[in-house]
Amino acid sequence: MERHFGVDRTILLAIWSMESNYGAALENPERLHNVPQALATLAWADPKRSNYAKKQLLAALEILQEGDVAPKQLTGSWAGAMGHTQFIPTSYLLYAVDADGNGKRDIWHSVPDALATSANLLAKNGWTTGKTWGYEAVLPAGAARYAGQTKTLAQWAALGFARPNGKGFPRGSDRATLKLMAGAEGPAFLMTSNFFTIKKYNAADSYALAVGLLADEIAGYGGMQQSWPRPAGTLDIKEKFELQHRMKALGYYDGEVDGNFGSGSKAAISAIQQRLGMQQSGEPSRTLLNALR
Ligand SMILES: [Ca+2]
Repeated sequence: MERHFGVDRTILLAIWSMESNYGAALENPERLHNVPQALATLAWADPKRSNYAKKQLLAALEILQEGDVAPKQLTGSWAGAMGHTQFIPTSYLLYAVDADGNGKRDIWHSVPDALATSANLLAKNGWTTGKTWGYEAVLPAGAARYAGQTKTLAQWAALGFARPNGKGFPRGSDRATLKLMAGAEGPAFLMTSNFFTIKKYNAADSYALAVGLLADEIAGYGGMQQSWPRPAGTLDIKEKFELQHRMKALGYYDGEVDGNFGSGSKAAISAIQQRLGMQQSGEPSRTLLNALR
């Protein structure tokens, strides 16, 4: 797939992870709506999404007409995102690929078809083979005013930008846009053209950054080096895991240790807060974690 479309396998894995947790999310009844029914409902009942839903409904019917999938198997989210890589019907019609050669473009059951469809979308929207999506950089003092500007990596380096590991930027003639997604106190990012191609999949900067960082981790380059600023007293993801581990060890919590604080975690926190004579918010906090340490 990497050879055929020229899109890195790590990027495709990261998209698959983000879209459906490698297919696991497709077991969730929330993702198993009949797509024409869901879109017809939206078109009728949701004035804000009516135009979108009508267009997608017609595209969904076209998919059925082309015979790639049986009507009962045309499942997706309430808004019509379908299969392992969560394509909406119009995107499916533009990019779907039969990679396993069985004659059907089946992004619901065939992982090769789904990943090839994503690769095809990126390739057709200008993915540059063999290049990264961008670089995490340390923001030099006073350089926040350049946010949103585009310069060559060599020009950014001349302004004092460097990678957190101190290494320079390869391919200095490539152009990159400075994004300060966590504000001037957080890590800076110099985004090259492939970042903007990932945004063709989902237009949110945060989505494209998450795909890029996850792809780098999968490739063994490590994740983000600098910390993301967060409100004082709140926990990062490692601390959230630690808090759940500690609550479990103390017998207050018997759910998954997954960093997600649902009703089980909240009940456990409230019980511990009560025991410690703290105010019962049910919310994870640094104060609570320190108390358990
Ligand atoms: Ca197929």
